[in-house]
Amino acid sequence: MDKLSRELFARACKVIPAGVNSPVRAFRSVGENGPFFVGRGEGAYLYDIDGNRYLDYVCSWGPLILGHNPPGLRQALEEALGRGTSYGAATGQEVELAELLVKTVPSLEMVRLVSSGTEAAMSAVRLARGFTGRSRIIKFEGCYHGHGDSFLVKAGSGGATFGVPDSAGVPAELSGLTLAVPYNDTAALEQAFADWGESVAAVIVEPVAANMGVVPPAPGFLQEVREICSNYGALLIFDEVITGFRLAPGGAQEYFGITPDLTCLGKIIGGGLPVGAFGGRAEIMKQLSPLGPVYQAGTLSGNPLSVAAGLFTLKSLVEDPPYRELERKAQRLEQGFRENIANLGLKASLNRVGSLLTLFFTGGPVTDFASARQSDTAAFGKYFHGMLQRGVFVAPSQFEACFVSTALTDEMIGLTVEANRQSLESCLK
Ligand code: KE4
Repeated sequence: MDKLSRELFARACKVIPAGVNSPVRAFRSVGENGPFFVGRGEGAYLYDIDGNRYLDYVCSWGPLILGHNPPGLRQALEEALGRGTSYGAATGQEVELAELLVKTVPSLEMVRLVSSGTEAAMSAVRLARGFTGRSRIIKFEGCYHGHGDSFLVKAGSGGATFGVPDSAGVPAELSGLTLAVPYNDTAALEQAFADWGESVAAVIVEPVAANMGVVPPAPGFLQEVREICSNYGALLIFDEVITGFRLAPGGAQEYFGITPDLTCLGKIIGGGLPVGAFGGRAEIMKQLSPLGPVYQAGTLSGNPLSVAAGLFTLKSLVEDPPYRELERKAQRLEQGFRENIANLGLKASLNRVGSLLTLFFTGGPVTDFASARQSDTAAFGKYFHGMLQRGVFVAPSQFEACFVSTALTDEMIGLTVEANRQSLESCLK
């Protein structure tokens, strides 16, 4: 990194672990000796404090589907700011946001706002356990649902053995209640239910996996998961923190036509400010305190500034849906990348769903975490560096998604494809 970022990073490392407030931001998985530090964002661009400008395909890990500082967002925030920043009491705006979510996301009859995707997923699982009276949960290897203890589990050795902790600090007793099975493997899920069905409270899934890189659901996978859960009386939780309002206004559940029992949301619904939400059938949601016995709370839940940014963003997406335009731009990006890979004879593959895509440094196909892990992460690190040097900021990890925003113009897509070609070429040397 350049001088000012390097100096600030040295300062940061003295007071913040690894100098960052979230691990992936350290750029360690791409072999960089430290990250750039951001000065500002504007439209499709991110500017670092050394004056470098990057086309931004991270978009704050998904929230900025409209790019940085879209026209009107600042005004919406200034209006909210003029009334205060936080009350710890109910406001009409959070009711308006809840009504918009319930109207737009098929599975939502009721919803609760929280402050992060992790909180949404943690709360949804506690609610599922409270509603069913069961303790076990099933997740899919390679899917990420935030850093709640129940989710940080390694897949058990066999398909039907429960998880072991994937992080220090998570008691084995707790991770033993979570079973991880391979994504897109309904036979393994069926077997898990055959062994443990009556004790499984819920299955939680990213309807499009985006935390092992982008991995689409195999045809019929989501429908089969839906049916298996229904057959065993377990709840199906769609973690739509990334896919919510990304693939369609109603998220993946609208895009694929599958209705879960509970849904987790985040990122886009806050327009870049801290937010999360979880919701579903009223009979389940009414188990929540103070109506029911499942406790859940939050000081900044429904924060007025987050709600203002969320309302601005979602109204824009619902009133003037950009999804056809995002599909066209993302398709152009995919096509350009595929042509570069083919022309260079590179061992790489690419998965895309809507405006989410990942270029894998493995011949592919990448259909689950085991195949994603075949990727050459050192080559990806060289690629990341090559793209950064050419003014393109892609996710600093092989196992993340790239996000296309409405702020990207066709010219920028073209520049990105050329940067991709040169960066891939440099990987061959
Ligand atoms: P947060 O607690 O980070 O707001 O959301 C957790 C979460 C839950 N569910 C899904 C599907 C998610 O992708 C996430 C968070 N995504 C990561 C990026 N893959 C956030 C980036 C980071 O951890 O810094």
